[in-house]
Formats: sequence, structure tokens, C-alpha cells
Amino acid sequence: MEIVILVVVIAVVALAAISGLVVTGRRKKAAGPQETRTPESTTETPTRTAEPTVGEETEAPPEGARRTIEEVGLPEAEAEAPVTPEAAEAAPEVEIPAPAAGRLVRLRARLSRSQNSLGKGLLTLLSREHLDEETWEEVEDTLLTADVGVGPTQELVERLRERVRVLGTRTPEELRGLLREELLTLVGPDMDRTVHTETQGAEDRPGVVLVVGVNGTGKTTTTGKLARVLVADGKSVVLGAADTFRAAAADQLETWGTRVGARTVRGPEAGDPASVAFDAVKQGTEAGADVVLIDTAGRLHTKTGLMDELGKVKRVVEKQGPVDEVLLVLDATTGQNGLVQARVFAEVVDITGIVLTKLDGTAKGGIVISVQRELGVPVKLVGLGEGADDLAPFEPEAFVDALVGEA
Ligand SMILES: Nc1nc2c(ncn2[C@@H]2O[C@H](COP(=O)(O)OP(=O)(O)O)[C@@H](O)[C@H]2O)c(=O)[nH]1
Ligand SMILES: [Mg+2]
Repeated sequence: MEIVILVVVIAVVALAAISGLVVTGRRKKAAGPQETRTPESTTETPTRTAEPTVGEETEAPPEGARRTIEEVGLPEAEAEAPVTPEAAEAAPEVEIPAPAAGRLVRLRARLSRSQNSLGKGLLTLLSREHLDEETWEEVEDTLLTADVGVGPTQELVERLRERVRVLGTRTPEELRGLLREELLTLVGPDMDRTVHTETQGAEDRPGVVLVVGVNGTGKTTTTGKLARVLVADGKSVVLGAADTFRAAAADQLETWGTRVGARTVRGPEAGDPASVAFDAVKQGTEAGADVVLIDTAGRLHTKTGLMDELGKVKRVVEKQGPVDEVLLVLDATTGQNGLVQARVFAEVVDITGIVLTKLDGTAKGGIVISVQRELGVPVKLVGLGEGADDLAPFEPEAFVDALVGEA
């Protein structure tokens, strides 16, 4: 009897040993040709057994063997990988924009790259040993070339002449300080540059901002950038696509809005801009939004056409309450032309603030001074690039520092 039991036990042990060998052998076979595998077969490896055997580890770490192609991440494959509905829900594609405070200082390098020539040019001239009539004329020319404007240029030269005379000998530091002070006086350090995005009235309605200007100056871009600034400040924003002449214009605005979760109210193509603007304010009010930004078209073919159109937009919006801010967008690179545009728009609507765009691409930053002088309205925002957060509140000190360079 014992013998029978013994035989059975031996047989069982022997069977177990044999089957164990077979499994190991199979595993070794599976691991063997791995190096020659095609990427397609690698995707199937997650089904492989997780426990590594001795010797396997050196060929392919278990963790590595479990990776799929997507996880290894060929950049193109990753970009094209379809997003599953769950993933889309988990990560809504709403961006969190950078706060606006101190942006001009951060973007100052961009400003000084284009503006430094004015400051440097002036400092070089003022450092000459003899400041004769010819030198002062050169100072004037430098200021006029930078679009400072005739009136402000004459004032500045007069004051500089007087102060340089009083100063006698001039160190570069003294000259820089003097120029900084005088330019700052012209730029107007005390003007109120608040963008009124809050309703001026007592009622509970959103602040309404109308963005106007000639096509191509950067209205839509500025409206989009401003929406980001407001969202970053925790405000809810509704956009009004009152440039109804091209569907692309509304699409462009909507793209900006979608990125920060702001709704865009749009109308039919070639529809009435005033009714889109009206709807935007109405919907913004109903939704309890904080701010409604209205982007307009700026076809400057005739002044009467513009006046009819823009005047009507404003009047229609005002049926629901006052417009709190009318921002005129001007392309800083257009110089005198920009000033002519500014004048026409100012006759059509009451401009309450100026946005100077493309200051990153011009050495004609003096337009800040001339346009304020021309309209008697402060520059409130400046565009310093095509990037989404390249819009900065205008700060006179930071601007003048960029003009005259580092102390
Ligand atoms: N470099 C630079 N480009 C800008 C700036 N603001 C707008 N732009 C560009 O100017 C072009 C026209 O802008 P858009 O907003 O469509 O002008 P709109 O016709 O007035 O609405 C676009 O290519 C913008 O990217 C800026 O501050 N700097
Ligand atoms: Mg536009």
C-alpha cells in the first residue's frame, strides 16, 4: 500500500516538474525574438505575464514591456491620438491666462528693443560737448521721427534746453534722469488709465466695452486678449461679434472666447451689427456676466458710412444702459495715418481709451504722446506681440524707462 502511495507521489512530483520546465521554456521562447519585433507587435505585449524571469529583465524591463506605443510617445502619434470622451471631460480645454498686473515691466524688453533708438539717440545728442543750434535741431528731428508730434516735440526741446543750461556740466546719469522726467511729463503720469469694465450705473448689469478702429489694427485680437485678462481676474465675459461682414471675423473672436470659456454672441453673416451688439448685452445681462466686450467692424470707406454704423451700434446698445468704455484700437506702426483715423473715430463716437497695438514692431513709440494730445484721451492698453497674453496695461513709468534704457 505504502509503495503504491509512494509511486503516486513520485509520479505527481515528476509531472509537476515536467510541466514547470515546459512553461519556462515557452517563456524563454517568447522573450527570445523580442528584439526583432515590429512596433505593432509591441502593442500586444500588455497581455504578457507580469512576473519577470531571470535573464528576461536584461532584455526588456517588465515595466517597459507593458508600455504601449502611445505611452512611449512618438510626438506625432501622440498629437493625433484620438481623445476619449472621458479624457475630454476630465481636462476641459479652457486656458488659465496670466494675470495682467506688471505685464509691461515683464514685456519691457520687447518695448525697449524697438524703442531704445529714441532714448539712445537723444542721449547721444545731449552728451555732445557743445549743444549748438544744429544739435537741437537733430534732437527735434529724432523726436519727430519717433512720432512724438510737433507740439509736444517743441515743448520738450524748450524744456530740455532750459534745464541743460541750468545744469551746466552734464553727466550721462543726469541727462538720463532729465530726459526721463521730461518724457514722463509729456506721457502724463497722472492720467486715469483704468479700463472701465464695470458698469457705471447702479443697476445690476454687466460692464459694456465697445472696441472700435480701422480693420487690421488689431481689434479682434485685442478683444480676445482683453477677455483673457478679465477671465484671469475672475470675471465672467460675454463676447459680441458685431463685425458681421465676414464670417471669419466672428470665428476668429469665437476662437479667442472658447480658449478661456467665454461665450460669443454672433449673428447671421452680413446681418445688422447693432442687433448683434444688442443681443450680446442682453444675453450677458441675462446670464449675469460681469463684462460684455463688443468687437466691431472698421470699414473706413466713408465717414458717413462709419458714423451710421458705429453710431447706431452704440445707440442701440445704450437702450439697455450706458456703454462704459469705448476703446479705439490704433496700429502704432501707421504713424500719422493712425492719427488721422483717430480723429475720424473720435468724431463718430466718444472714445474713452486708446489701445496702441504692435508697439513691439516699431520705433515710433512717440505716438503714445501725440495721440493722447490729439484726442485728449489716455492710452490705456498696449499690444506688444501676437501672443495671447501680449496685451499690457499702459504704465507711463515703465514705458519711459524702456525709452531711455536702463539707468
Ligand atoms: N506684432 C503684433 N501684432 C499684432 C498685435 N495686435 C494684433 N496683431 C496682429 O494684427 C493682425 C490683425 O489683427 P486683427 O485683430 O484681426 O485686426 P482687426 O481687423 O482690427 O480685428 C493679426 O495678424 C494680429 O495677430 C500686436 O500687439 N503686435
Ligand atoms: Mg476683426
